[in-house]
Amino acid sequence: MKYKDSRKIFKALKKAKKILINVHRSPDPDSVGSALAFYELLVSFKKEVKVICPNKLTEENIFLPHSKVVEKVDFSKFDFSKWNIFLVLDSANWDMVTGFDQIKKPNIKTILIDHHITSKQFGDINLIDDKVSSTAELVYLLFKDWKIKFTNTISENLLAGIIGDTGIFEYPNVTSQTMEVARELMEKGADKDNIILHIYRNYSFNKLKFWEEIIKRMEFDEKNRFVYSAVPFNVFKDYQKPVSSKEIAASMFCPVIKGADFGFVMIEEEENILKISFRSKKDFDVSKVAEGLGGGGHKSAAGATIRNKDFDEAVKRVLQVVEKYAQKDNKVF
Ligand SMILES: [Mn+2]
Repeated sequence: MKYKDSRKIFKALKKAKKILINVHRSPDPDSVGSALAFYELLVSFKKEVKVICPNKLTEENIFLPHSKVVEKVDFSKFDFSKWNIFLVLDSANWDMVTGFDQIKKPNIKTILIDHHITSKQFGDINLIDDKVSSTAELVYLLFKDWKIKFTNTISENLLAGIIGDTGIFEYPNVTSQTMEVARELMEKGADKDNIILHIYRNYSFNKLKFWEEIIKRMEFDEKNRFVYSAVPFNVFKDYQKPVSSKEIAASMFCPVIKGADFGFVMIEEEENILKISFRSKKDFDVSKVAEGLGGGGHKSAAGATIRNKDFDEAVKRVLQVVEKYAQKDNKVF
């Protein structure tokens, strides 16, 4: 057994009749793929299963097997009372589940399975492993503990989660175990080329032009060794608010600059709501910087939100906090 709680989680799921599964806000392939792999397994156990998400799925995950079952719901109105268990995947905190910061957690037995180092461990059972690349890798190991048969569709969903959270096996979260898991999933029928095509070779031209705006605004703090860009709401709106553009831009442009250990992209996604995606190179831990701003995430990829401040004020606040953390760390490369 890889995980000591494997059996306990299996028993709880076997006992339940009606199981809810979440896909987190701003759904990414790890969140969707892990949820849909679990969906297929629990349906095969003859459970009533519903997969819920506060947002609609996007191009980068709508191609996944069973994606049609994901329902967009309003968490402030959702009735949890008829469900026995809420299986929460890939979510560091309750806000990530609901997409809002002010919805209370309902009274429902919750099993949390996640890999965020900043996890708030809000489940009744918490299986957190921050040493794996993705929740999908964790779910694979858990299914192995349970001796589950990996169908080609379960394998496709899990490999998509791994490829999404590792930037096609590029980020520092990839271990030899990740490669081993990916190899096995490919042998079970997962199509890596199809996954890469949909996640990384399918950006709209509009998104590309929006990234031009991000790059145009990029600044380099050479003393503190970071790069950053900040885009105000009116510009974001002019491009019809392209989804996931901040995260992808941060991944592509922030950790690749000579002389910078990390970087971040700030976008005012709603008026007076500034969202930030951090990415780092090598050993610089951006999850600490994000936590300093009330957010969280992983060592090399993290995020935060600043609310109720106008754009200039919010950007100033972020830079103040970031400078503090940047100076604490030593240069890494
Ligand atoms: Mn993840």
